[in-house]
Amino acid sequence: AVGQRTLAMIKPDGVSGNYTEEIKRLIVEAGFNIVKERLTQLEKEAASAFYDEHSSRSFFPHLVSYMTSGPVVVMVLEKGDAVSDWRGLIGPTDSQKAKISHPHSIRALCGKDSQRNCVHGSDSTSSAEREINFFFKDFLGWMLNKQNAKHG
Ligand code: YYY
Ligand code: MG
Repeated sequence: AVGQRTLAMIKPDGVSGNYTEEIKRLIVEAGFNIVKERLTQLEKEAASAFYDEHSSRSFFPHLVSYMTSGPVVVMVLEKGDAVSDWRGLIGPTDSQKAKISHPHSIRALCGKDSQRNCVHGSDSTSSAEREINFFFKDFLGWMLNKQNAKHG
């Protein structure tokens, strides 16, 4: 594999606002390879596990209901320095601040505030590994088990 991998997610507001194609175009223009991609819907248990590091924060319950409010697109991006380059392209957490300090960032383009900020990016190589496994290994198995349980 060439370069490093990171996890990118287009959050529910990005998907429902029809930003998926524009975001993917920006990703490719910035030199990333989209090596895996899937559209999925997070349930409460999965959203809580994904954001477990924030589980004691006051915003957590609201964050989980936002993240489960509609489909998301998860992607594995590959590039040299993919982790920090993707964090740079998405911009700061608070989309209102992003509009001022990083007007060309994706969060400035389609985020609303510090919660509905349109996209996610892994913050380190170790969280990238955890998050890629979460969506493309653990979560897949968990979803299939649930479906099998439902449909026999
Ligand atoms: O990594 P990043 O997404 O930029 O921010 P984090 O500080 O890790 O927070 C994760 C996630 O939590 C953020 O994207 C939205 C949500 N959140 C929130 O709902 N309210 C805040 N005041 C801060 C973060
Ligand atoms: Mg973070």
